[in-house]
Amino acid sequence: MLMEELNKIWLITGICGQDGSIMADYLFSLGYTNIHGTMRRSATFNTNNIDHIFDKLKLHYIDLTDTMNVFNVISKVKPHYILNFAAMSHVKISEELSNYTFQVNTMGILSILQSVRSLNLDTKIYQASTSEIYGNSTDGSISLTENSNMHPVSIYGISKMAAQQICDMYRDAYGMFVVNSLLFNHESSRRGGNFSTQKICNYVAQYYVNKTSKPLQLGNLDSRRDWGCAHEYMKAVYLMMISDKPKNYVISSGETHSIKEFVQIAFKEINIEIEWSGTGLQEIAIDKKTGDLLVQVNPRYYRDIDIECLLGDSSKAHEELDWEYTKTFKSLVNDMVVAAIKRQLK
Ligand code: NAP
Ligand code: G4F
Repeated sequence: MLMEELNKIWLITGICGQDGSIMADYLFSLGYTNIHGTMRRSATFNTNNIDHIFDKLKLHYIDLTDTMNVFNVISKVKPHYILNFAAMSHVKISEELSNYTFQVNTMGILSILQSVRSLNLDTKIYQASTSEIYGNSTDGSISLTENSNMHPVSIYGISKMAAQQICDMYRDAYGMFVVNSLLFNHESSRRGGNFSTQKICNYVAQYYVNKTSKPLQLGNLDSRRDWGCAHEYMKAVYLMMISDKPKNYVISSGETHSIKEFVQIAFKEINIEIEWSGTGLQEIAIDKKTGDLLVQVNPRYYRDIDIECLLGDSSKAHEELDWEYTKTFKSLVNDMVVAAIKRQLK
């Protein structure tokens, strides 16, 4: 790659999260060196995902609810690229933190766009949009594209849909380079512990290392998600940013699996065959061999409205960005369980 490109400045919001940290690793691996990241003040250390690159990153405090702070950092850094990964990213928690979710997820990107525009910068801007904005638009019989019906059913989804529309409007009205990726669920060992996949893998690892007596408590076991690998998705985001034309893209694996399937495969990784029985709140999973109770339903984890099925179609990203998804669902689960076991053994 040309030196001129590699000298460009990136500003990544939400650098301590899963995607921000993976993206930073990827940019360093490509040879970029001017990588700025934003974190927010925390009473306890939460830099696990970036500790290995802490000294190479240029870090700033940003809270997306503080518009002046966003403006000041952008005006100081003058980035060529802004990747906005920062968000209140938990769907269930957005039921409780609804105003705050809008302030961060919707007003936050608006502050970024306004700052870049009023500073007259030629910055390319990326917004992490989400498959949550489709709501219950498919039962699995059709795959969702950039043009599918969007009808979000959560505060989180609505906040992200408004953010996406604001980005589209800035692109159309002011000719700015602004792109949204419609990211379907993507996972890695850096996934937050209160998302379903990491919660399941952490439990399985704990069970393997130190047989816990309390069963895993989950909510809706039947919902289906199109789960992909976060590392591969960040490559797609990079391709969107270096492309000449700003466009929105669906980024997905093209397969859908239920929570139950995820649980089943995760236990299989530690050689436990599970058996489901019962329905609704009474549904359980036991170890087929020993009869030990492993999974129970707890209504605490149910949502006001859930999305029952997500399934994406990334043909546009494949055709226009030459991006292709390669990882299998089984190996994604496998990697996460192995990483969780390693964390347990540390
Ligand atoms: P994540 O791990 O939850 O990371 C979110 C980051 O945002 C964290 O670093 C968090 O800081 C930061 N943040 C939260 N509130 C903030 C605020 N008020 N001001 C500044 N920073 C704030 O999420 P992720 O999985 O990496 O996802 C990245 C982005 O993609 C998010 O916008 C998410 O909504 C979107 N997305 C994710 C998926 C997925 O499956 N992962 C799918 C679709 C879209 P702390 O570290 O201090 O908490
Ligand atoms: O893992 P989840 O919390 O992910 P969810 O809600 O799909 O959101 C993730 O993906 C979105 C993209 O579609 C992102 F925009 C968003 O930021 C986030 O990264 O829940 C997945 C499914 C849901 O149907 C939920 O009801 O798992 C079900 N579930 C069942 N038991 C559970 C649990 N979810 C969580 N978090 N915890 C449970 O105990």
